[in-house]
Amino acid sequence: MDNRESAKAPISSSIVPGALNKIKDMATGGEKGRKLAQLDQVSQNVTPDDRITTDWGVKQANTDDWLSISTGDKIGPSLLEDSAAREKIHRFDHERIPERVVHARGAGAFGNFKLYESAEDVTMAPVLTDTSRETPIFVRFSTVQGSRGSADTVRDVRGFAVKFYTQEGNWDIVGNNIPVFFIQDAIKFPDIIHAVKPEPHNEVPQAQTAHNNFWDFVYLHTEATHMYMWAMSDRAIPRSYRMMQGFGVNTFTLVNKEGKRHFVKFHWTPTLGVHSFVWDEALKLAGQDPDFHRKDLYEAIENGAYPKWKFGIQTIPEGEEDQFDFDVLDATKVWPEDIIPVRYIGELELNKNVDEYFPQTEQVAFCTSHMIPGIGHSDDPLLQGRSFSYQDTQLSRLGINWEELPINKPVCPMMNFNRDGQGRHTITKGTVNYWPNRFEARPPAKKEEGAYPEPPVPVAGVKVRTKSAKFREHYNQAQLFYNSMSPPEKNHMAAAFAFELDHCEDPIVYERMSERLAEIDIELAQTVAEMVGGPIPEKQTRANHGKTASGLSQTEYPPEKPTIASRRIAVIVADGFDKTVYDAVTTALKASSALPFTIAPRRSEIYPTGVEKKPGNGVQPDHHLEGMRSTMFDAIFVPGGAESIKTLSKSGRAVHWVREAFGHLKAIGGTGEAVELFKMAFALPGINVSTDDKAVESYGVVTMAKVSPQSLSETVTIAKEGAGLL
Ligand code: HDE
Repeated sequence: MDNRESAKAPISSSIVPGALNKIKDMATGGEKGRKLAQLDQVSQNVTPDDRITTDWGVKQANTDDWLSISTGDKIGPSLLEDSAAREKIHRFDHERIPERVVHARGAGAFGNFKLYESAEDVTMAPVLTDTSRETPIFVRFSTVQGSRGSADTVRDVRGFAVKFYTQEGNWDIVGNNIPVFFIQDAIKFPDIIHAVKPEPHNEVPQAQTAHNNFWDFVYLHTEATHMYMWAMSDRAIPRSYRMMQGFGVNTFTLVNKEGKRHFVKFHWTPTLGVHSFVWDEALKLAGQDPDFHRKDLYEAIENGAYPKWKFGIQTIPEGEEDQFDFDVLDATKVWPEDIIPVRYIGELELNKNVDEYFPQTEQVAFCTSHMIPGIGHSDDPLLQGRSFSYQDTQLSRLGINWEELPINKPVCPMMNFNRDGQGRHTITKGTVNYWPNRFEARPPAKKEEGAYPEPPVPVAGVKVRTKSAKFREHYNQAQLFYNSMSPPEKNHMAAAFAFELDHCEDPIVYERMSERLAEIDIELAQTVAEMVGGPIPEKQTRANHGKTASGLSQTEYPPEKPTIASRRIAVIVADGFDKTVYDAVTTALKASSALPFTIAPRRSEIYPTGVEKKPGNGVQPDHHLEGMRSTMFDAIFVPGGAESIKTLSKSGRAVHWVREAFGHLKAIGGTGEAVELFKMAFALPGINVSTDDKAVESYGVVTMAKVSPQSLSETVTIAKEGAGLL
């Protein structure tokens, strides 16, 4: 190969022989496997023939005893000479990298994106126009405030970051599960994050907005009003990452083949519907199972219940952006769906868990500036600053060659003259590393070769530090959001404010916040003020426009098809339970892809009624009543059996289980003698239970007192429909 040829050698020459063909094959056979095939090239599989080696590849006979000068039983000094021991410790000492400054705790998974229809009227990006494509993607969900080891179920915004590995380069939508943000301008990000994170003097509290500094800041900083209304709603305590919406939040632009621009907002809507915890449940789970969301995502994918989201766009043609009472570039405002409908054009499915957390979920690096031809920036001042920040922050987390890390590497060819730096491992052949060069090697791309287009955008103005009048209006949409909530959602919000402000010690903080709420809704303000103390506002201090909008209440997002697939159902039994009902119900739940778990007073074998209590005659519970709590399940079912119910009725923990599930509004089902357990546990007027072989549903408790062979199939339906009440 002469100089000229080698300078032009494709950069993919660093890929191992044969890999290229494999990737090409995947491209022709459907490129959805492209990213996984690429990752396979750098993955290690453990085989039975493997032996421990040092990092330099030499097999090791003993990795438990440091080489030392020892005589007989007497231990002597350790030798510095033991490079293998030093390497082991040295590697361990440096395992940690800085955690993300925000969104430190997350969970990731792989999947695919495909289109229902082409959006070629608004964009030229093939990922949004080519309906034959299935683009590989990686998604990372996260909480914002907590450290990497904090609990999943805290009250917080959730990150929803999607990396599309397209054939034209990586495209990232780095979004959240709430469509607006606390600030309009990136310059304030350090202030809001300092205010929300643990206080500087004692590093308390962890992963909570419930403290003086947060509420002090957002009171003084009125543009946060709309966002904290969302943060105090049920959106901030999602049941699952699989059951929350995602939003790009910022305003981006789409560019079509003719060069016409549209402003755009991106939406992800889960087909499982939007669901949340009740606050007490979320609080308890934070202690009982801090990894609840991470495990939920993993469990669903392992069980083949692949979560899906519809992908939608709201678009406004350039030139028509000034006709609204809000600025379309203001990230503290939604684009009301009644005036700018969401057009659903595609679908995202998550179908593969990560193989190793650190090199995938931890090292993935998203950037709002990762855009491909057909998708562009807008002048949204929050977005502009973000696009600096994401690229910048990866340097301190991952080093200068972070785009080369396997999880971040594009699946299309990547070539330029950026070189060297710590951790560089691509080997680029050729004698030149600059452009222009005498070989004309690696010239910039032409438009027809797919170069990123920069449609000319006229800009004129005066250099200032200010915002336009529409940006300075901070309350309309906070009221719009609150007015659009259902009565239970409003109650939950009042309780959330009352909880948060109760954790503020400084009266100036909670008293002022009650005053502020009187500018949104007087009833809300009065309820909260009464709970947290201080003067109770007497009147609404800013007129409420009384408007509502579609798409804001989460009650508008039921499951696309009612399903109990992937729902966790506890089937509670003790010795002497009714095995016929147990078998029928657990089999039927599994057949519907729900996940039944048998819970009993102990994890060793439990014996049904009518069998001798000897090993092999019973069922093996998945957990015992002390090991798991009702919070970890979506529904509970208790089969009858006189002895079983007698034992459960005498167990404080068992009674607490069903009471707690009831308090958390879960579906509860029971047959036979279980009716007696429920009567005792709930002992509330108004709850009706069955007295015969007719099923009765009352406040989400479904019972049938007598099960006959004929009514067994009905029992199964009850169990399924009962769980379906979720
Ligand atoms: Fe981020 N944000 N952000 N953010 N953000 C980061 O980037 C930042 C904002 C979001 O799973 C950091 O790689 C600024 C809005 C997600 O890896 C950092 C501003 C939205 C993630 C950063 C914002 C987000 C981040 C920290 C104000 C919703 C996690 C680590 C202008 C649309 C991505 C990192 C992942 C992470 C900066 C505001 C979402 C420091 C300056 C608005 C989902 O660069």
